[in-house]
Amino acid sequence: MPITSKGSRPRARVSGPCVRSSPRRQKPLVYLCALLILVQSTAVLGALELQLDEEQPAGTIVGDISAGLPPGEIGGLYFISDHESTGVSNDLDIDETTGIITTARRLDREERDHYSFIAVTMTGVTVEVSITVNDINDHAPAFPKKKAVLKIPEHTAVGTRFSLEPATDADEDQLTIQGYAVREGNIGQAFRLETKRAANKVLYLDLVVNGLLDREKRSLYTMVLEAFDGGSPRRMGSMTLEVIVTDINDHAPVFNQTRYHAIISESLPQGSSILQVSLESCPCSDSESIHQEQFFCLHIHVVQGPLNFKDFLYLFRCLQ
Ligand SMILES: [Ca+2]
Ligand SMILES: [Ca+2]
Ligand SMILES: [Ca+2]
Ligand SMILES: [Ca+2]
Repeated sequence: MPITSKGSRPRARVSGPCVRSSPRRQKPLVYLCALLILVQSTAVLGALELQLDEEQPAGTIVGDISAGLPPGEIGGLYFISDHESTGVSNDLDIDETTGIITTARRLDREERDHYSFIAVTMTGVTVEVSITVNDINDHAPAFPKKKAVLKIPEHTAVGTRFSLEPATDADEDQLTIQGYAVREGNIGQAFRLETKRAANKVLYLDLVVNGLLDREKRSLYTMVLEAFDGGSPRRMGSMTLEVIVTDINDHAPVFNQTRYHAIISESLPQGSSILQVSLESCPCSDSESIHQEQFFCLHIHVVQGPLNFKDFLYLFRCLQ
């Protein structure tokens, strides 16, 4: 946005305490206070509202105090008063003979977005100068972490939401974060993002389950999330979100036969192998495998001593 100003307009005097001159300007405090007291009794006031974009290089012209003088008044030597906390003395250069205001350094709206001071002419005319620093899109959204891991059980109900840490953007309004998107990795549209703008203006982010999560079909989603602002061109920040689909016990062991028979000799030595049972190929998980091992440990026991006829047939039954 170009540097602009609003011109002079006569105003009723708003009296206040005598302010002290900036140390940089080396003007006698007593003289300035006396001048301001004079001004309060004879005041002719003008106002000047200026604005410029942040991040301009040092030396950028902000405006001319003379533009704020009431009609018919002529500038000259200006006495400048400001409070130290306003940043005027550090951030602005004011030519007290010409009234030209320039930046003393690169102004950062995210640090300070407004400056104000009073300029007084030798004839007692005051100009209240107000400078607004406009926002530019000099910040991209950024997530607090470049990578995050989320564990979600398989078969979690569609619509279940998980809060994620939101991104931040130091700019304001349209130039701060306007939305989020999954740039890649959302296979089968298993998830969607939902956002909500809170009173503190932060755009919060939820990951919402959008489809069936089946660990035995896909146990990991590696997604790239993106936050974008409303600048033109817009700026973006990204992070990687790994969703680990955790296991639940949703598969029973399935044998390749419902009944096993073995015929063995009665003289078979102790410890001999009788028969082998096996499972149908299934997408069994680690926990399900452990369950199967437990089953075998319990039900395929070592036969003690000589075999009797009644021992030759064993029936195995799945205990799922
Ligand atoms: Ca800035
Ligand atoms: Ca921004
Ligand atoms: Ca900015
Ligand atoms: Ca499972």
